Amino acid sequence: MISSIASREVRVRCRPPLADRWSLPGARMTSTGALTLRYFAARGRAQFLRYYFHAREIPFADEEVGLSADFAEWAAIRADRALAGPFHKLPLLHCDGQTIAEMAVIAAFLHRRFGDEQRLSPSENLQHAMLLSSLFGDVMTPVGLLIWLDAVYAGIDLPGAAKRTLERLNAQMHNIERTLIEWQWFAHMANRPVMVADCLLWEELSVLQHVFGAHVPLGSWPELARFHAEFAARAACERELAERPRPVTGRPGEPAAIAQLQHDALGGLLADAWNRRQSRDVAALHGGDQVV
Ligand SMILES: N[C@@H](CCC(=O)N[C@@H](CS)C(=O)NCC(=O)O)C(=O)O
Repeated sequence: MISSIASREVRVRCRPPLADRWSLPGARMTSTGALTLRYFAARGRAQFLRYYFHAREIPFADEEVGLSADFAEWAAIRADRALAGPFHKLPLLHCDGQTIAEMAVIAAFLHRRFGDEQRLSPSENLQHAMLLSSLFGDVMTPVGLLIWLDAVYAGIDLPGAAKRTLERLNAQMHNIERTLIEWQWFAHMANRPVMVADCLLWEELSVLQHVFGAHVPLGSWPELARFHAEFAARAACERELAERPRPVTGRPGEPAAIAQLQHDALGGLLADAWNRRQSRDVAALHGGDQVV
């Protein structure tokens, strides 16, 4: 059933050599032996890994399991442990003769395998792991759940869930920004190659904008907004998004579900904010202190 999987050997594109800029070996890998990433034709739990390979010029085979309403391609390989891994889930990485499952374990493996652990101090390695964990658990997971929510739980209060999820995500991104400033994460980025957690941070900011649109106040997180705009691998990330447009999740009809989220479930929020501002403006105009 391998034939049902679209495999794409990703070639190194012409970019300025990174190896000259970073002292330790492995910043720019041109040959790693066979390295294969298998995941669905979605961004989900693997897009940041694709960004990482591109940013670090690590050739890899990007094996995509096609999505359809009945998940037929997945059903065909799901029982095959060589292709679906020990837990029969994706993503899966094949590297150095090993099969590595679990997104967090893959991220940690790459961090070691390509020399990044050596480049960071013990406390910076802890920060790298903590950032990954928070982005996985507190950002990626709730966004994915929200996209699937009304398909899984018919009749659920989608506007209520969307509003609450957005509030929690806003608070979490604010906390992440504050912590990254305290850690001097952005200042240190200039002195090291792009790492796995950087790629995940960029991806989650991009996903938040894609899913929540105008409801995500990127401007109220100035450092995160700056990171998103100035990320050294931004061009590589955007090229991947443009060349291989993928949904965030495997939910059938995801574009319509996201449009519904933004319009029906969250549309009122923007209208409320606009009305509140109008009321304040009117009150100010009349010299009153009306609070709505
Ligand atoms: N704990 C795993 C979860 C992996 C997972 O749930 N993958 C989903 C796609 S995002 C999957 O393979 N679903 C297919 C299935 O469960 O049959 C990880 O973090 O990698």
